[in-house]
This record gives sequence, structure tokens and C-alpha cells, in this order.
Amino acid sequence: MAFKFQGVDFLQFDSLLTPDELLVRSSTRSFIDDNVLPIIEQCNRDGRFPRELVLPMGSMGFFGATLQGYGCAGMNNVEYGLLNQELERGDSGIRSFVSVHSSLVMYPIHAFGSQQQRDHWLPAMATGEKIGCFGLTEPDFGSNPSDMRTRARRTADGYVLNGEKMWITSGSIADVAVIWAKVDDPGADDHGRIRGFLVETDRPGFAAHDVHGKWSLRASVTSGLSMQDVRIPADNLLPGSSGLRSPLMCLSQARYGISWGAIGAAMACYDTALQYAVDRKQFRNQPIASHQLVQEKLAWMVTEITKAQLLSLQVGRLKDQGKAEPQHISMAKKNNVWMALECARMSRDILGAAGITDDYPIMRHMMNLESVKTYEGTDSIHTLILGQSVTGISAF
Ligand code: TGC
Ligand code: FAD
Repeated sequence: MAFKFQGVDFLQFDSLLTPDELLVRSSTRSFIDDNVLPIIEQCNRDGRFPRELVLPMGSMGFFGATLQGYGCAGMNNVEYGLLNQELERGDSGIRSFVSVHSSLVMYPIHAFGSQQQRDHWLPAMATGEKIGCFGLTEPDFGSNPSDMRTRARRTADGYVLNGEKMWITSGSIADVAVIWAKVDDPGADDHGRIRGFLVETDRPGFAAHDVHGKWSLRASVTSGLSMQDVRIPADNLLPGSSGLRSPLMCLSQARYGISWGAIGAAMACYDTALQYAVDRKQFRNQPIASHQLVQEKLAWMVTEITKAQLLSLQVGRLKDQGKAEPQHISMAKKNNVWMALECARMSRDILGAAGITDDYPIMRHMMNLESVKTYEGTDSIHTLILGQSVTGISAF
């Protein structure tokens, strides 16, 4: 059953947004209503990423949206957040695609790349003609990427890459992979240091294989990457990248976007549950919304969604002023994904048996959010980042 999304503006949150910010939200909302919601349940059933939406999303300016130049929209961070919110109201997989493409591939090319790399990749990625993926995680190193095994052996004219990456969003559909690897060049200043490399995915020795059997993010491509003696020219090194700090800077961009995306998923669940509770009648032909225990759930959800909006908005404003710290972003990512999962579970409960079907979006969001809780730093890792920030003691 299709409901028209209502939005959540309980504390006059919209009064804190500029006309441009409201415009980004409304145009993205319409795009999702018209292009994603009609197909997403079938995509989820089929385990299919709707690749046909990539070029339309490019023409909407969704890719590399915070970057200046190269055909990018040059949005502020709150506009970018609201964009993510609406994308994830559609599906976490759609938001994932945009997050990875924008924050984890276009951003490092912009921040760490040479002028030639920017000119070559960014305009084609802004339109969606070229697709990117980000390879940090390995089969044996997820939360602790600093111990990665992937190596880039320096040769006379370039690098030879060897290693495995795992759980890589868009891996098998990407034209270019940003691969994080340790430089192997004994005697060089950067020997053993993590650096970023642009690897065209059609190079000999590069292979991607998709992960099957996922119960989460089914409308997103997730792949393993294998690199066996993949030769790249010296120009493919991201020259400004240096150490784990560089991929973590990318993650800060994406984690911030996720904090907003989770609000979108929560809003979709809350909105569905609210409308259902008003319509559904039990006991004396009364709407279930008239029962205190149901109202308690709805009151909890609208309160937590509103708190999450204010949290992400403040982080976004700080980000625009250059004052956002990694621990601020960890608080927003951790809290908002937890909040969204709780909303999904409460909303499913309000729908009773109907909530387990894909006539409604709730179970899809709930399953997706289990991945969102894990990727870009697990809930526990963000707890430890916050713990380290307030105590000064690392407990990893
Ligand atoms: P540590 O010594 O703490 O940090 C190394 C250097 O990085 C700096 N730093 C950051 N810089 C920018 N942004 C951040 N968020 C930063 N966090 C730390 C830090 O100051 C230091 O700088 P310097 O100059 O002193 O070298 O490093 P550690 O090895 O102890 O690790 C810390 C830890 C555990 C927090 C980090 O490894 C971590 O965040 N682990 C989680 C891994 C993770 O999030 N992986 C995500 C993979 S990508 C993904 O999931 C995409 S999902 C697809 C989608 O989004 O849809
Ligand atoms: P592990 O690190 O093995 O953690 C397992 C459990 O142990 C977790 O509960 C964790 O919190 C806990 N744990 C670990 N260390 C500690 C500690 N010190 N203290 C307390 N608890 C701890 N990666 C990419 O590089 N690129 C991508 O595009 C990408 N896309 C993804 C898409 C999906 C759908 C998924 C599910 C993952 C993706 N990832 C990607 C990988 C993701 O970032 C990792 O899954 C994540 O960082 C966690 O690593 P792990 O799965 O190896 O879990």
C-alpha cells in the first residue's frame, strides 16, 4: 500500500533551514517519490541495484555535491545532509551508492589527487558516466584497517598492487577503485605507509566478485576485490594521500552523510506506522492509535527523530565553519543509526503481521540499517571514539 510521505517538522525544524536547503530537500524528495519508491521493493526482492538511476541522479547533481567545480553542485554540508536523508528515505542502498561515489571516491580525488586526476575523473563522475568504489576493508581487517595486508610495490615507472579487499560497495560496477595500500619500497620515506591509488578496474590482474546471500542492502552491489600483480603507472598514486589519516578523512565525510541518511530511514518507518495506526481498528472498532501503548511508541519516535535532526544539523553547521571534529561525527552516526533501528523495530510492531511484508518499507529499512550500523565504523567503534574523546584514553 503506498502512502504519501508527510515529513517530520515537530519543533519547527524547517525554520532552521535556508530556502536553498529546503529546495534541495524538496527536489530530492520528489525524485525519490517518482523514481525510487515505485521500483525499490522489487529491486530488494531481486537483489538488484537500479543502475538505470545513475545517470538521472547525475543530472540531478547528487554526485560530489559538496565539491566546487568539475560540474559538481557546490552544496553546503546541510544541503548535502538533507540530500542523504531523502535518498535513504528511499533506500539505504541508494544512499550508499551516492555516499561511496561522492564522499569516498570523488572527495579523495578532489582532496588528494593531482590536477590531471581531477580533470580526468571528476567531470565524468559528476554526471555518473563513470562509477567509483572505495577499497579499505580487507577480509581480515575491518575495524582495524591500519593492519591491512594490501601492498603497492614501487617499480621504476609505477606500482604493482597485490591484495584482497572485502565488502566493497559498487565493487563490480565501478570503473575506478580508490585502493588503500601500504607502500613497499624499502629505504623510501613512505615505505610501509598507507597511501591511496586509483586503479582502473579493467587492468589485468584486477577482479571483482559479488557477495550473494545478503539479507541487507539487497538493492546495493557489495563485492570482494582481488588484485594480483596489478600494474599501475606512477601517476595513479593520489599524491596528497599520506597515512591512515587520509582514508579516515574520507570516512568523516561519509559518516556525516549517514547520520542524515538514518533520519530518512527512520522517517519512512515512523510515517508508515503513524498512518497505519490511525487507519487500523481493533477493540470496539477504535483506531489502534487511540491506545496509550501505541501512542507511547509514536511519541518516542517523533522525539528521537527530532533530536537526531538537531544533532545532525549542528554537526553540519560546524562542518561548514570548519569546526566539526571526528568525535562529533561519531556521535551523530552512532546515535542516529541506533535511533533509526529502534524506530524500524517499533514501527514494525505497530503494523503487527502486516509489518513483516514488503507491502510496507519497514522490514527493508530495518534489514538495511543492520549494515549501516556496521559499516563506516561499527556502533562499538564510534562508542570507543567518543570514549577516547572524553577520557583521553584509547580503549580500542
Ligand atoms: P588513529 O591513530 O586513531 O588515527 C590515525 C590518524 O588519523 C587521524 N584520524 C582522523 N582523521 C580524520 N578523520 C577521522 N575520522 C579520523 N580519525 C582519526 C588521527 O588523528 C591520526 O592522525 P595522525 O596525523 O596522528 O596520523 O588510528 P587507529 O589505527 O588507532 O584507528 C582508529 C580507528 C579504530 C578509529 C579507525 O581505524 C576506524 O575508524 N576504524 C573503523 C574502520 C571503518 O570505519 N571502515 C570503513 C570502511 S568504508 C565503508 O564502510 C563504506 S560503507 C559503504 C557506504 O558508506 O555506503
Ligand atoms: P570486525 O572489525 O571484525 O568487528 C566484528 C565485531 O567486533 C563488531 O561488533 C565490532 O564492533 C567488534 N569489535 C572490533 N574491534 C573491537 C574493539 N576494539 N572493541 C570492541 N569491539 C570491537 N568497506 C570498504 O572499505 N568499502 C566499502 O565500500 C564498504 N562497503 C560495505 C558495505 C556493506 C553492506 C557492509 C556490510 C560493509 C561494507 N564495508 C566496506 C566494510 C565495513 O566498513 C566493515 O564491515 C566494518 O568496518 C566492520 O568490519 P568487520 O565487518 O570486519 O567487523
